[in-house]
Amino acid sequence: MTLKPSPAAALERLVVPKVDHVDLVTVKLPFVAPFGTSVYTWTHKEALLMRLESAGVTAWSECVSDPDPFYFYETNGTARHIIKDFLLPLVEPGIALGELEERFRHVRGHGMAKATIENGLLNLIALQKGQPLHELMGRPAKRIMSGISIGLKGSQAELLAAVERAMAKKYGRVKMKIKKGQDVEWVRAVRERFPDLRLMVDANGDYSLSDTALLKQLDAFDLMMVEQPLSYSDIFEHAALQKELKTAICLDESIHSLADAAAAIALGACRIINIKQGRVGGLMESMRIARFCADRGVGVWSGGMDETGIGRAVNIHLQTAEGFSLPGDTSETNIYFDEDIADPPVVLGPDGFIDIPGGPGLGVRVVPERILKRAIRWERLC
Ligand code: OSB
Ligand code: MG
Repeated sequence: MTLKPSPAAALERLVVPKVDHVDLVTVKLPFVAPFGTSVYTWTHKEALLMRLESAGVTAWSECVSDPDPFYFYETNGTARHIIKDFLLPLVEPGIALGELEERFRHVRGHGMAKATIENGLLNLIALQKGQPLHELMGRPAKRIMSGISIGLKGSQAELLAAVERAMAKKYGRVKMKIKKGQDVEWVRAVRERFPDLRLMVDANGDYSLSDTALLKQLDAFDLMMVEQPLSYSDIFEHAALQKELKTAICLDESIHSLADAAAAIALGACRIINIKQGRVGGLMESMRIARFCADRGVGVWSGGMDETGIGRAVNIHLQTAEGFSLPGDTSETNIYFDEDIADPPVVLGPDGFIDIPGGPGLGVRVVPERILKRAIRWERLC
């Protein structure tokens, strides 16, 4: 029997370059409108960025944590601490990225911090080689499916207007946030107005098994899936719920690794997985999870953390990997920011698809003046 090579093999073999300087830069960008979920409403993006400099080449990466631990346990503060005090000391020029990943396993969890370094090194290597990131991954270019995540709104009229705008743009699917008390009737309103819309909901863990009867009512609306209906820390109860629901469950918060994905699938806890590359520790682990799911008929898509243009570009390249079968939370830049820190912004083509930004690395240019304008903290680590 021949073992299939790891889908991340091309990346695992890459060699860590010598890095001359590492900076951590926190930027704060206003959102065009507050983004509401069942766990919190964000009015700004506060992103922890990493800047690597090597022989005159500068590569940026973005940590997908928030300043707060309301969606996920990591924060910009914990990521700074873990990167500075535990992960960076493990980075050694000349070792393979696969070996670096092994070293990182000594630190339990903190995937977002790990992914920040991995993403930065991959971007740096791609820039040095003059290759786009997807090419480094061994994946051909393709056009990427779009999708939008619509936050909780103050009224059904506002929600319907937002869905209407998304449909006019030809987004590949629309996700609407739900929470207790703002669910079945709100979904019904959208479905009645837009009978053919590819629609899904995301509860960010607001429900428990005692809400099963209510969640079953969602089966009436031909949803693509319901994302993370139950607790962020639970897999087992999702398996019990999935047995009761016709609608596919998609896990987001519960999945931190390939092992979590394997457990969830074995238990029947979901039929779809949202991969956020930061939440699972980087692009290599994302590629493994996506292939693992695809081999088992489990749908996969790329989630988002309302990233700036840096993280947004990473998510776009990632979706060239094997297994990304469903439209993700990959939306136009302008739904979050009037002015991003990177150019060009993400835009949808007339058919609702997204082109991979051309050129080496991520294919986007980080604009220094905009970083300076938005920076609230700058720390040189070496
Ligand atoms: O649950 O997918 C989520 C944003 C922040 C935290 C959690 C989530 C989200 C989104 C937005 O839904 C995704 C995006 O547009 O980037
Ligand atoms: Mg989610």
